Amino acid sequence: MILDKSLIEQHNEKQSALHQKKLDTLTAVLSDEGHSVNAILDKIAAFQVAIPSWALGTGGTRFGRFAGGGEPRSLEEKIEDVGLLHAINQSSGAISLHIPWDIPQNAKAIQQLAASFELKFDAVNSNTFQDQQNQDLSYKYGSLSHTDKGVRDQAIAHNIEVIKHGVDLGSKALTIWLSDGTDFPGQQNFRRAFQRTLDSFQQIYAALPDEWKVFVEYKPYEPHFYSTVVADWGSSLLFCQKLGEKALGLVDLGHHLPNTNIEQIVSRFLMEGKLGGFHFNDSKYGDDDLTVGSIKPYQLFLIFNELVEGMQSAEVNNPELSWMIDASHNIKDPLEDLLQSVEAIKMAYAQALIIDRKALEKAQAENDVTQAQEILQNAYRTDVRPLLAQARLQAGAALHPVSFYRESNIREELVKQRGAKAFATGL
Ligand code: LRH
Ligand code: MN
Repeated sequence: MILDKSLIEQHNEKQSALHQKKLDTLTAVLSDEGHSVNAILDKIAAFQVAIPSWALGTGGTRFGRFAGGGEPRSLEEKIEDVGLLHAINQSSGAISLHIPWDIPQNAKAIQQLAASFELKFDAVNSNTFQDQQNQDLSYKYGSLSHTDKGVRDQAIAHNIEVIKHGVDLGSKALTIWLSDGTDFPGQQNFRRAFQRTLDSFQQIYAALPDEWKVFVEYKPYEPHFYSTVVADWGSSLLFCQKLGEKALGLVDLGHHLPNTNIEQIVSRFLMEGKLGGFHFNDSKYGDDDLTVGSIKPYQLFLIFNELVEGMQSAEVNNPELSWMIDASHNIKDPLEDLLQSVEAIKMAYAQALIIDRKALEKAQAENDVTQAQEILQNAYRTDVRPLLAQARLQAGAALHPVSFYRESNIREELVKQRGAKAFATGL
């Protein structure tokens, strides 16, 4: 579905008076606080979030899935939907593919289609957590860590094939989420499993093209419930340090045990120059893959506080980061959910950009704990939404993406075009 740009102009026309009033008020406050609003607007506009190809349909759990209709039935339609999101918010300029769920049959055509929507390809994701139809050896007891060299070689070959697909599409990174682990004590020798995995990673690392990166995503549990080979940030960092400079850690916000201080983990990865990127989502209990900022928006703000501090500090030398969403939409319209998630990510970034860093450093040096909190929360409690809206307006996007999506009956149109039972591959 191609979006008629004039619809966005009409929407913005209706909203502009109120928007201008809110923007003027905020601009006055931020200027008084010494901020360059234009510099902040430029940073906000440049911040692009990659959309996962596996989260454009309705997700589900083992207990059920309630399809919403009008879902993309092919990679082409998935690219169209990401193109729709990007036209509405000019902040979703990339797509992250999962192989084999979204194998590009004709890479050139897929790349041209994406380019026609001003979309790039962020990291490509391998999948050795499922057995495919025509697969020789099963991953039931693992893949890159498997005791059987034949199974490891099969998994290594798959990852190298994924790199090839990525090269054809102009991607520059491979994300490996290794689900390998155990369900029972005694099932595995932890040290040998780590060493087999490292050997497998090294063979994949050797196949990386020059300017490529490999993101090592960690997760404490699920699908295994006793141990996971790459269970935590320490394991990911250890693998990355043993592999080399192209190997970086990937922080999926849902992959932490309850009450983990994720912002401190981000600070550690940045300090080591080993942070590759994020899978943004939110959660209350486990890997719930909920809308970003829907459960713990303050944690997201604190994570961006560490990111902005690190990215501005001469003490940190970390490669450019990949900003990606990894969510699953069990009850929300997938496109509305993604529009809300992109907004929440950019809101946390904008709030972190208006923290009075000099005053914070002074308060930290003087152990003025109360003042430090006052400074942080002044930024967190500043409604920066007029800035995000202004950045969209200047980029030709909609002032209010979700209300624009609804008033334009886009889902109804997609259901008309694709049918109520249209089903998307992915989670
Ligand atoms: C694992 C994970 C990983 C993806 C999958 C879809 O939980 O976060 O990033 O491969 O979700
Ligand atoms: Mn993830």
